[in-house]
Parts: sequence; C-alpha cells; structure tokens
Amino acid sequence: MSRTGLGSEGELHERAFRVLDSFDIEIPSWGFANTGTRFGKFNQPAAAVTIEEKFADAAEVHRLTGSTSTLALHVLWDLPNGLADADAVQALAAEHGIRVGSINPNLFQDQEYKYGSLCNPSKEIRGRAVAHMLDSIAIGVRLASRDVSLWLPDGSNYPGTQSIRQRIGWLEEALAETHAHLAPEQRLLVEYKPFEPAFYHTDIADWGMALHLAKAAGPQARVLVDTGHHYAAQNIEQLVAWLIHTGMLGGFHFNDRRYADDDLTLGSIDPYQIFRIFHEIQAAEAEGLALDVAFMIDQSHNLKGKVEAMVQTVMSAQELWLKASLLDRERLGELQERCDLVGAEELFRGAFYRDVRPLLAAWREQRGLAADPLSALRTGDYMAKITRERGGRKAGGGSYA
Ligand code: LRH
Ligand code: MN
Repeated sequence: MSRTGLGSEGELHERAFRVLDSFDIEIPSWGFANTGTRFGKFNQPAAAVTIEEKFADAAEVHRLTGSTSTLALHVLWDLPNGLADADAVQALAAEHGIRVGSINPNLFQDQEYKYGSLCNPSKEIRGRAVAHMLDSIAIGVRLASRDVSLWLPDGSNYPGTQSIRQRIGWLEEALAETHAHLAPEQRLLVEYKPFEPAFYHTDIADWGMALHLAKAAGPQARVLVDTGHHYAAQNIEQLVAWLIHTGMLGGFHFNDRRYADDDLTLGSIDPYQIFRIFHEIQAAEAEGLALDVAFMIDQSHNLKGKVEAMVQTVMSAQELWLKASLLDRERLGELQERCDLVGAEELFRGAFYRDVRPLLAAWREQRGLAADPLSALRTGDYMAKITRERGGRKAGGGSYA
C-alpha cells in the first residue's frame, strides 16, 4: 500500500500513466515570436517569424513532451490575409502533425480601435470589429477549430470620458451577433482582464462581467480564465470553483506573474497556485461533473529562449497536474468533513510537495519520449538548426509578434 492510499506502486504507475496520457495543453503561436514590453524587445536569432516556423517549433515541443497537440492562432498575426490564408495553414498543420487550436481575434492593433472595438462609440467601428469576429468564426470553421477565444483591450483611461453602461449595451449586442454566427460545434470563450492597456476602466474586467456577457451571448459561450489577469489578492481557485459550479468554465490561459499580467512561465513564481486550480478541476471531475475545459498556455518569453521556455512550461504543467491527481481526495473529504484542518492541509500540501518527476520520467520512457525533454532539447540539434536557418535575417524593432 503506497503512502498516497492509492494502492500498490503498480496501481500508482497505472493511474499516473492514465492521467498523463489524457493531459494536453495548447501552445500559443505568439509564444515562439520575438516579444517585448513597451520598453522594447530583445530579438532572438532563432525566434519564429513565419507561421511555418511557429508550427515547426510547436511540433518540436510536442515531439519532446507528448502533451501539446494543438497550436493557438492569433488571426492578424498568423493569417494576415484572413480566410485566404486558411488552406496554407491547414497544410502546415497536416505537415507538422499539429492541429489548429483556438482562434484568437485581434481587436487591439488597428488605429481605429483607439476608443475601443466592440465597445467603440462609433457604430461603424463596432460594425467592423464584429466583422472581424465573424471572419475569425469562418476561419475556425475552415480549420476545424472549435474555440473562438476573445480578449478585448477595450476600456478608458480617465473618469467621465466614456459611458461604462452604454459600452456594456454595445458589447452585449456585438457578442449576441457574434454568437448567432457560431457553427453548432463552436464555442465563444470570453477572456477578462482587470487593466492594461486601459488604465481607468476595462470593459471586461473580471470573471463576473465575463460570466454575465457569456450567458447573455448564448449557450455556446463560456468564460476563459487567464491566470495573469487578476489582482494579486484575488483567490483564483475560488472563482474557478464558481465558474465550475455555474457551468461556465470554458478554458484557461496559463502563465505566471509576480506583479501584473507579466506572462512569465507557468510555475516560475507560484506553482502552488496552479496546483490549487488543478485540484478544483480534478475534484469536480472526480465527483462526476463533466467539465469541458480547454488548457492553453499564454506567455511571452521576452528573455528566455522561446522553445526552451515552452518545453519548461509544459513539463511544469505535467508535474503539477500529476501531483494534483495523486491527492487522496477521498481521505481529504473525510478530513474536511470533520474539520481536521491540519490533517486536511498536510494531506493537501503533501500532494503538492510529492516529487513526481521519477513517475513522469517513467511515463515518458514508456511512451518513447525523452525522459527529460528539456535536456533533450538543450543537447539536441533542433536549436542549432533553426538558429542557422533563421539567424541571418534582420528582425524588426517594435513589440509583440
Ligand atoms: C491579453 C492576452 C490575450 C492575448 C494576448 C496575447 O493580455 O492575455 O489572451 O490575446 O494576451
Ligand atoms: Mn490571455
């Protein structure tokens, strides 16, 4: 009987392998591109610029980790000609064995979005923003991708300069029209963010606003939780529990942060945060709730090597997901029931402290993967190859992809 109350070592391995076999986390195409802050961007010779290179890097991460079968696309960054680029993207997906994941509209670059996109006081500009949403839906249908994942930078910088309630009305209209054009199998994920780039009010600032807007839009809309989009004092796993309880949890953008939306690598600052979120999901599934939650990474690797940071991120996610899955939830329930606070906490933290790396290495070897994907990347020839191929070109100065 192993310490976890999970039967013999053999049963533990069997359970761990089953858990890891079904774990998959989506990679953001923009995670491989040169990105920066408003103070500039440090270009990396091996950074991906073309969508072909982003698929190639995603395929390498999947080859090494076995858990990243889809790639999220940002429409104007990856399909600058919209639907016209879809066939070429589909061909790349097939060539690299990576399926197209969520489709992310770009409603934050165009000059005309200065005062907002779907919430802009100008009816014409709102109309063009909705048109971009419908293009994104069409691209999703053509690429057999299920989720249209919407983040809106819309907001204002000074009190009194915009009508917050009028903008809510325009947003509800725009999302209802968007929802009406979704294909039956598609979902609209509504992402919230408390601030940046707007610094007085953001139109979709928190989970409650996103939940209301998703419900108002229609039955195929859900809420997306970006772990970096919370005030430091917010209890993220509690709002995740609420979104599970209300049946409105659609997906995650995982990353880490010390201060604000820092987009650092998952588990680099507060791995216990991700463990607590994973526990809420696994506990709900263990109680029989049928969750349909998309796991995605959303990071910008301003200093770390792009591919290296992505492999490191996936390994951290695998570890934390496995740790949470090996928690003896039955025992935890008993301890919670009789309010044995220290007993419950020690069991809960014990699962987090458990070193699951030997189990992970065994699973990887069993599945023909590198026991340590990160050192395999660092000692392999992929990085040298792409640095040679991509290194010569002059990279642009501005921030983001
Ligand atoms: C906004 C965000 C959003 C993406 C962008 C790259 O901060 O989290 O999900 O569109 O990052
Ligand atoms: Mn995000």
